[in-house]
Amino acid sequence: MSKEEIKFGRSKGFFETFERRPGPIKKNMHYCPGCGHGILHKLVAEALVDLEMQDKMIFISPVGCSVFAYYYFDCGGISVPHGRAPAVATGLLRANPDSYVISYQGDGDLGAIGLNNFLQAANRGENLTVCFVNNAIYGMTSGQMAPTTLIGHKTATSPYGRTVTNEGFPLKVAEMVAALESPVYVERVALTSTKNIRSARRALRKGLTNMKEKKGFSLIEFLSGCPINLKKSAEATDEWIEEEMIPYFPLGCLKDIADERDKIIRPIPIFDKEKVTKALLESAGNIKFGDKQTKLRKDLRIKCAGFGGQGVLSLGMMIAAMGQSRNINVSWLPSYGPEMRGGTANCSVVMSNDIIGTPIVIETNILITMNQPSMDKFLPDLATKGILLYDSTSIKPPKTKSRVYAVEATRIALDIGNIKCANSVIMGAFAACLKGFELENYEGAFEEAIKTTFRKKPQLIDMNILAFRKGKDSVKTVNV
Ligand SMILES: Cc1ncc(C[n+]2csc(CCOP(=O)(O)OP(=O)(O)O)c2C)c(N)n1
Ligand code: SF4
Ligand SMILES: [Mg+2]
Repeated sequence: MSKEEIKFGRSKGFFETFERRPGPIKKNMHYCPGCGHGILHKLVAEALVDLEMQDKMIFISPVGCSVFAYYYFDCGGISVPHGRAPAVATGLLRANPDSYVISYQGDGDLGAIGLNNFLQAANRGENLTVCFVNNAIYGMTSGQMAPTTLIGHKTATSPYGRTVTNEGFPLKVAEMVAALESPVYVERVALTSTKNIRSARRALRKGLTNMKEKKGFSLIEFLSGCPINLKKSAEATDEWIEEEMIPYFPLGCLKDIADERDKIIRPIPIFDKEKVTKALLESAGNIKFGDKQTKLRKDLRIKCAGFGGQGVLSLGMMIAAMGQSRNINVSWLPSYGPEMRGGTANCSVVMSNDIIGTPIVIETNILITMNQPSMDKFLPDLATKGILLYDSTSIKPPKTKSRVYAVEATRIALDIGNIKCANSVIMGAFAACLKGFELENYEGAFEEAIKTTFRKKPQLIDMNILAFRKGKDSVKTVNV
């Protein structure tokens, strides 16, 4: 390095003082002495300025010791949940392809909880630079085993040392990404000696330049020290990286094909509100939201349950569509899995005039059951003043203090000629239960919901409307 190149003082890529940092310390970073994050932050800050990328840069830091990186960099900054930086980066880049994004991730974040998000972004070839800080440990949470922890290394969660038989080999992230078609540049460097830090500086700038030239995805893996959790001095940590990590994670460039690639040009995003609304509504079957919101006396927390195949999920969907058509906030949450094959399936529907906090329904105020096991399972969760509606073709009358309605849904559906429309019979009964109780104009709303739900099978609409009307006329109150 010539004398002119030596830089003194704080890079302009950093804030002059770290005002966002809580507490009295506004000049220093929160990293431990000898931590690789501090070294890499300096390289990033300098590169942002030298490559003139600062004004368009968004630095994303997920959970890990570097989650507070936005205290330091004088550019856009977002903290995101664990493992989600590449997904958030994708959103940012698709919304504004001219922005620059650094996804700055630890080995726990990228290699464990966020591995899928990361690999998919790499495979899509997002125009993104990922700085992967591999310190072979979960630093922030005091030293648990990471996917990159070395064999034999004792950590809080591998107290006898990592073994191949128990935890497998340490994950070679750079090699894995280099094997994908899309990424243009993959290099592993180390934040140890001056020579290695200079290579790291060059690699970082290469990755950032690729992004500036819209060449696509670059990954730089930085072998980095966590002296605190290694319980070593900063100097001994560097030696450990050189002697233990580098033999397993060899340094060097694994892929560099940026020069062979054309610029990535992705479609210009649409921001026109009307166009987006129209496209969304068309794909959802042109639901009309209505001008006025129907006022509910209280939130409806509905559980629909039955056998898989009885249409309980679409029943919930029809009820939710009905609420939507009256401009009520709704959520629909299915619960299935192995239950879909002959066991119980259920869904939760919430309808509210306010914002819905959670789509999970625990205490139900309307329970709809289409088989006995669902009745037995969910009746204890029904509010005392709630409503129970059940298919009395096969379910025994329950003992409960709630208001109870029964309809022979399966029998009526068989009479109509298709057992599958039992759920529409139930919906008719449900509409009758609500009459005068919660909703105005409910009949039109329910029939609209049927048309929306069956929009792709129009031949079924008339039969389901017939089933709906029969259900409405046949429902019986049991104990009111
Ligand atoms: C969803 C979620 N799961 C788990 C955690 C706990 N947690 C916080 S940091 C961390 C590991 C971070 O390790 P790494 O990504 O290697 O970053 P480092 O601190 O080593 O730089 C974990 C598991 C969390 N905050 N959020
Ligand atoms: S715990 Fe480790 S990774 Fe976290 S700041 Fe300290 S040295 Fe760095
Ligand atoms: Mg780590």
